[in-house]
Amino acid sequence: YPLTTIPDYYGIDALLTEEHKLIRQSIRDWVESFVMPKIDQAAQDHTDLPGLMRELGKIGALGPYIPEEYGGSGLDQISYGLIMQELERGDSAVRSAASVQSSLVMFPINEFGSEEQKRKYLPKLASGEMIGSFGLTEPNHGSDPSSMESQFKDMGDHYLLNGAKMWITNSPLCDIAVIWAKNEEGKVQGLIVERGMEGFTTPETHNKWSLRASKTGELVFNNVKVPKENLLPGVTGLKGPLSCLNSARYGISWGVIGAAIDCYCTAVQYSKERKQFGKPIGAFQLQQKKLAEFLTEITKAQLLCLQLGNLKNDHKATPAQISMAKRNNVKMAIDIARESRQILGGMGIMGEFPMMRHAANLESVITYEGTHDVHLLITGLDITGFNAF
Ligand code: TGC
Ligand code: FAD
Repeated sequence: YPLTTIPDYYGIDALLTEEHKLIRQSIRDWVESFVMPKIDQAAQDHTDLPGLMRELGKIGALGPYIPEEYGGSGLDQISYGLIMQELERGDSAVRSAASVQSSLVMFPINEFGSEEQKRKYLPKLASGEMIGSFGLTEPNHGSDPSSMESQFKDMGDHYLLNGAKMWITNSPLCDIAVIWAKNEEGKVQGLIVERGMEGFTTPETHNKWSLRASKTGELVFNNVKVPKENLLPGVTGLKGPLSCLNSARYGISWGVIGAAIDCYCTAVQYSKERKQFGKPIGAFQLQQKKLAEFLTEITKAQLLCLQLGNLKNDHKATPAQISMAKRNNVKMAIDIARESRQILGGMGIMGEFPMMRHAANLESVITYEGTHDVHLLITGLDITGFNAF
């Protein structure tokens, strides 16, 4: 479909700056040339796009809001959101790679790291020379990370780390992992674990039907000696990892709009071209109902994100507001992916069209960074004051 047909039904572009639009256009162009031609084959082959992280570094998609002195671009939160939207129009795996590197690895090092840690890791993470992963989830503790079992002991001149993390994006590729474990007092702290440390392994998780163009795996710590300077000194407690999630969930809220737009634009074009009973299928009311609802939901999601971005720029966005956007927008996108696939009939199951890939990807997106139900409970708690977890 022509890129000029990407919807802006409420003239939201008028609320963006020229810089926002230029950034969006440059990421859009890159997605068209680097991602679109290769993504179906990569997903079919269950393999990542070669050189992806370096490419993301080159286009400024890694840590866009990290200060320039540490290799970032010092951009605002709307720019970050627009970048995520364009990347996920290509594929959730591409947005995931940028999300993890930016919000889950660079963000905690920038917020909670020492000056030495910032200088050592951030520029290489920003350029994609170094790949990071984020370990919070464990085999026995996903939605309830406060019960994590990974722990480290102070051995005088180093820490001794034991435990395991599961479902970790980019674990098989990572050079470093920002991981969360309990100290001897049972308090959660962050550690930077580097590939090559003895006892640290990253087995890959195979046979996924979702996010097939992204590598997922475990992080296993078997008596790993972690140097003391690798502890993140700036935070203790679950609020450390949860603050990173605020940033990543915000990016996902924007990102999934991109996946929905890709499905919507494909469906509009197909419905105008495909004829049955002597008419384009877009001339039938049932198909128009679907398209009208897609556009309505995309427009609502765009407005939600724009205002959330304004709040975030002013440091006023609450975690519960971010949960609402993540939950609403991911459900919006997965519904559009599933319904738009039907508009294509049998063709909708084919790799030439993006719907099955987006729908399958969004099954992970609706689960990770807090499940759909967990985010509902966060909203419920915010409304009532009662914790229903
Ligand atoms: P709770 O007692 O409510 O809170 C513990 C402490 O944390 C603070 N806090 C937050 N701080 C910052 N941001 C937030 N969003 C926060 N939520 C809570 C809270 O104030 C408290 O601080 P303090 O100082 O009083 O100790 O915690 P809880 O144990 O009841 O759990 C709350 C719950 C369930 C909402 C939370 O744990 C949760 O969000 N669970 C879902 C887990 C999750 O999202 N995991 C994501 C793993 S990473 C991932 O999926 C990456 S996918 C990457 C990709 O490929 O894109
Ligand atoms: P569980 O917590 O076991 O939940 C199972 C079901 O129970 C869900 O439907 C949930 O909503 C429901 N449930 C749980 N508690 C309650 C409750 N109190 N009330 C009602 N219902 C409840 N994690 C990382 O740390 N780093 C990563 O990079 C990362 N990448 C991921 C990549 C992929 C592809 C996937 C699939 C996951 C990734 N995750 C990552 C893990 C992800 O965050 C977890 O899968 C998610 O938080 C849910 O945890 P769980 O899978 O253990 O499900």
